[in-house]
Order: sequence, then structure tokens, then C-alpha cells
Amino acid sequence: MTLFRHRANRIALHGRSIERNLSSAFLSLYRFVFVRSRAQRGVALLLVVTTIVMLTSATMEFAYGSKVELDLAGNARDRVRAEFLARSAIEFSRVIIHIQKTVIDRFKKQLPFPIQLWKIVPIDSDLAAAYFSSISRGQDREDQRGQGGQEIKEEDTEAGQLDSLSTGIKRFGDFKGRFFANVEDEDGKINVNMAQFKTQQKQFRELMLMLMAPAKYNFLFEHPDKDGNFTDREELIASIVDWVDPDDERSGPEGGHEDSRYSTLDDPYASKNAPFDTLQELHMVRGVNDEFMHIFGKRLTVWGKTINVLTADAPTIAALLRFGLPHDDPLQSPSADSKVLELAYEFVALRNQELLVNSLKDFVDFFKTEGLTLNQAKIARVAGVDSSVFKIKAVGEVGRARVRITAVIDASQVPGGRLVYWRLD
Ligand SMILES: [Ca+2]
Repeated sequence: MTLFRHRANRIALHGRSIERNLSSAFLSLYRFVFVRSRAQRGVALLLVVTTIVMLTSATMEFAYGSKVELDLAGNARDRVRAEFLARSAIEFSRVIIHIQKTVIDRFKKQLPFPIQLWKIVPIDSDLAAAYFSSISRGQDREDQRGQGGQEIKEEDTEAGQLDSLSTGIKRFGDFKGRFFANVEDEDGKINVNMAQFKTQQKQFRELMLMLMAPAKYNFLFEHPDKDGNFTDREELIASIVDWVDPDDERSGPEGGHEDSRYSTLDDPYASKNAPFDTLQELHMVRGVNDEFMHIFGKRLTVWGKTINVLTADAPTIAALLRFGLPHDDPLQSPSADSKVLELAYEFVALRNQELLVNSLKDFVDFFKTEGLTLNQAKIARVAGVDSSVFKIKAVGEVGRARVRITAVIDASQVPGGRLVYWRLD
């Protein structure tokens, strides 16, 4: 017992010692904060305020960083979704092209007028969703009538079940964002890559000359370029031919090496001697400038097969008329420029209405009634009534993310089309 009492006394003594120490620490802190001089208290307050400010700014920085990272992740997710919506628009367009090639073009002689499905069918997810939604509502009404006691067909029941929300299967349009696309045929234009083939160079030169022939385009060839060089129509066409043909000889009366056009420039380069991959490459060719591209760029392509007279614009049709007319025809004179263009516009206005044009013969016959004698065999070497190459410009949008895809499909061999160009922006 004595031992225990002794230990208890020691613990009690130790406890009082801790109490004394704690009291001393609190007293020091109290004195530091409340009893020290006013200057010392000011320093302490400053330290506390500074610490609070630093902690607050660090917390806000962390919160801002987290928000940015969250936004970035959200934008990346939306961009991926937008890309795949744009891809959906491309596939939607390919289905349209497939139907055009396998159904419409096959039976076009039985049709009352030419049908270009890619111009008629809108490729837009909002419109498609509205269309499918109306079909679905109609189906629901059919189902309700069926449940009222009338006989229900087996397929109606299945469709109703599939459309039911209880199945968990989404209807078309039940996704975030939208897509749309524009399809344009490349066969309504003149293909500058024709110039790579010896067998087509003569036609290409003449066709390009006829496109640029009108006197209203003279201004393009009357001023020197930034290097002080003049380029007339023939020289510009010869430069395009030399850019893509495999040899190094300069076309035209001057002769020599074709790269003499570019070797004396401040930043010299050589002709490509290969087909154009994009139309923008034309800017590399002697004489081609922004004004030239602004006027003729939309009538030129690097992908089309032959000029489709059913889709070409009026100035291209006018070029084709000059190409098919005899060289000594009065309509070849500069004073007849407006008359030829007027006839071309008249044809363009009529071709998709009551006028039946299913062949180049119909095309030639139409202008025969206008007094033109066109060489059908010559026109047939560069033109036709079919389109096989299509450029699709598709857009996918989700939130603030927007993805644009440009694709070119060649459906001349495969109905669904072969992909020949793909660009994602
Ligand atoms: Ca060449």
C-alpha cells in the first residue's frame, strides 16, 4: 500500500507539473497576442492576414485549375462526339450516293426528268429526327387502335415494342448534338488533272481556253504579276500542263526547260510532274493568282471524271458550247460572248424542269433548236450526263465543339464509293 501511495503521489506531482507548464504556455501566448506592445500585436495580425490570403489564393488556384481541367475534359469529350457525328453525316451521304448510282441512274431512262438525289435529300440530323419522330407517333397511334380490339399485325406489334421506351432502345435523334452535310458533284467541273495525259491534253487546252475566252476576263492577263512577268491565256494553260505532265519540256512556242518559269524567282522551285492533290496547288502554277481562283476556282476540280451537262453551271456550259462549235462560227467571236452565255443560262434553267435530257444527244438537240451546230462526238470526249465523284462537306456539333470533315467519294467503280480524299478540321 505504501508503494501505491508513493506512486500516486508521484503521478499527482507530475500532473501538477504539466498543469504548470500548460498554464505557462497559454500565459506566453496570451501575453504575445494580448499583452505585448501594440507594434508587436500589429506584426502578429499581419502574419495571420498574410497567411489567410496565401491560403485563400492557393485554394482558389486549385479550384480554378480543377475547373479548367474539367472543361478541357468536357471539350475533348464533345469534340470526339462531334467528330463521330460528322462521320455519321458522311455515311448518310454515302447511302444517298449509293441509291443514286444503283437505283436512280439505272432507271433514269424511265424517269420523267433527271433526278439528282444528293441535291434533293437534306442531310440534317434535326430534320431526320423530326421525320422519324412523326413516323413513331403514327406508329404509336396504330398500336393504340390495335389495343382497342382491332386485329393487330405481327410486325406492327414488334415495331411498337421496339419503339417503346420501356425497352430502353433509343430512337433516332436521342443523342446530344447534331450533324449535317452538303454534297456536291465534282463532275460538273473541268478536271485540271486531264492535262497529265497526252491523249487528253488537246481537249484540256481548248476547253480551258474556251472557259477563259470571254473578253470580260482580259483584265486578268493585262497586268504583270509581283515578279514582273506577264502571263497570257495560252501560257497559263501551258504552265498547268507542264506542272502535271511527266516530262520537263516547256509547252508552247518558246520551248526550253519548263522550270525556267520558276528557277529565276526569289524562292525558286520546280514543276511537280504529277497530278494535283488539291485545287489549292494551282496557286503554285505560273499566272494563277487569287483573282483567277476567285473567278474560275469553282469551275475546276482535281477529282471529276467528265463534265456532267446536267450539273455544270452556266459559264462551264458556255465553255462547252464554244468547244463544240466550229472554229469559224460567228458565236466564237468576242462580240457573241453574252449571247452564248445567255443560251447556257437558258439551258441551265430548263434542264431540271420540264426539259428531258438523258443523253448528250438531247443536249445537242436542244441547242440545235436554238440554231447552234454542235459537234456531238467532240463534246462526248469531255462531257456526259452522269456524276460519279462527289465532295461531301460534313459538320458535327456538340456543345461548343464543332468538327468539319471534307471527303471525296469516287462512285464510278463501286456504288458505295471509294474514298479518295479526307480532311478533318
Ligand atoms: Ca512537266
